[in-house]
Amino acid sequence: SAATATNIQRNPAYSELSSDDVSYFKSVLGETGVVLDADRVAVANVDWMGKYRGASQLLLLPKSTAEVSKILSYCNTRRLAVVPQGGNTGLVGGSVPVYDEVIVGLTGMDKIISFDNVNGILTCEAGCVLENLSTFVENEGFIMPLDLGAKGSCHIGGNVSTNAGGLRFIRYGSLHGNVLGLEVVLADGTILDMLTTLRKDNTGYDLKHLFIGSEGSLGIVTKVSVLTPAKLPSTNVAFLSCNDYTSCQKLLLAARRSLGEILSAFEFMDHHCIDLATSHLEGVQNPLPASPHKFYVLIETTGSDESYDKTKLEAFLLRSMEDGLVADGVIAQDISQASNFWRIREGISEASVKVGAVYKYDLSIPVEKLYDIVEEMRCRLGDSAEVLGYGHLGDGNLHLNILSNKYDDNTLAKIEPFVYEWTSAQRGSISAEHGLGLMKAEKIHYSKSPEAVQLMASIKKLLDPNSILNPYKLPSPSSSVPCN
Ligand code: FAD
Ligand code: 2HG
Ligand code: ZN
Repeated sequence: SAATATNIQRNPAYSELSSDDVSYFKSVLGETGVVLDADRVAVANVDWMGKYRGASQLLLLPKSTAEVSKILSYCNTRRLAVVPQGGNTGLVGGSVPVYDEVIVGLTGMDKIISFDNVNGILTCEAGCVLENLSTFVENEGFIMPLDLGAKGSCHIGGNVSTNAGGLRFIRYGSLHGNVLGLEVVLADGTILDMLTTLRKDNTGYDLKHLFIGSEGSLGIVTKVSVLTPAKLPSTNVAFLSCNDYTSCQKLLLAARRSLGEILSAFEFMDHHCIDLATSHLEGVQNPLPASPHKFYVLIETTGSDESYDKTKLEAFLLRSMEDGLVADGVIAQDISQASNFWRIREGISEASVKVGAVYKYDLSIPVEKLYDIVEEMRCRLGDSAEVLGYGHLGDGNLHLNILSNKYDDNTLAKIEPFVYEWTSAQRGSISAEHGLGLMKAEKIHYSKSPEAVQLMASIKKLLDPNSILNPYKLPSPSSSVPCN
């Protein structure tokens, strides 16, 4: 496809799939675990945006860790390249093959193993869909520490492998803090049991962290144990508008100070996002239609005392309006209104892929500079594209989306490398929460030092010496030279 990096050659050191390979996989997984059907394999070859397309002929669906281990051990010996795939909702082309890599899908590993309802510790297989886990733990009086728009499809194993951030990060922090244990199968088939459920364990290196956010390049995550916070009884959602970006920033600081411990989300979007969501998503309306505003903020509070929380939020809003930070605002009066507010924010991604072409950038930038790049990009692109800015303002994470009718090199040349150079100059991150994938494998240098990249390459070589896991998605030296 137009967006797939065409300058990458297939690495000839990888074997091509043979009928003997297929027979072996059938002997391990049975007929149902070996998918050769062209239509089903085609679906697994394309990413969620329809932007990255591989040419794999084979999708494997293991049902147990032992099966994953046999697959990898065999692929390693045979030098067959592998792409681990969860819910395939990744946004950087990491979850689909580039050439003919074998796809290992975790969909069949979706069992909940245990739930400790005293400490709120969930242990499950990697293929569990996030929304199903949410429903399960909520019935037990807990919530998942992460939530994202892709919850209906993404897997917890995919979340761990991308170190997904999402909408609750401001309150509960990163998966590096919430994941207590992992079971991982290494490239040679070794099963690495790190599936502890302990809160504290300072015995040696905490190896699980290597696999959180390594995008399937070091092993396949097969089981996860995760800390789930208590579900609190009172949630309020407010949808606000601001006249300028400075007010959004000041509002964030004010929210941190005034709402304190009950603040559970602070999401921001410019009016281009609202226009996009309301025109492309069914039933979505701007909750503040009276007058057009430049910026919108969604604030959620979650706490244990309904009247106290509500009073606190109302007082905060009143003060923010008096201070001129907020132009207009509304607090959801019921669950359906609250979910409408969320639908707008969570629906922006879905709406963005309906336009034609979308260039997505996921940047960490100091909050005071965060919107400058959106404005600069608008100047650079003029009428040739529409530039949207939104994201997790509370985490300093901007989603810069650039929409145009079709992918073309001229537009791309106006965006890159400018966007990476600009971000690097602010000492920001060119991938705040989506990972590198195929899109940004070679761009890591904008955010990491040569020494850090070199150490990563050494770790990759140690854990996956034949480089069979998710090739072409790491900077060249380590991913393109498998040893024979
Ligand atoms: P996939 O897309 O299948 O894979 C992602 C990467 O992980 C690939 O490199 C793949 O090889 C690897 N992988 C998957 N499973 C495993 C495994 N078991 N073992 C080893 N490697 C594996 N991200 C955020 O951080 N925050 C958001 O708010 C957010 N919102 C989103 C909203 C929408 C509508 C969409 C489409 C995506 C969003 N994302 C967000 C992107 C995010 O990375 C994914 O949604 C999610 O974390 C990926 O999970 P997945 O199961 O779909 O993984
Ligand atoms: C979000 O926060 C996701 O909505 C997706 O991380 C962002 O589509 C995007 O660019
Ligand atoms: Zn996001």
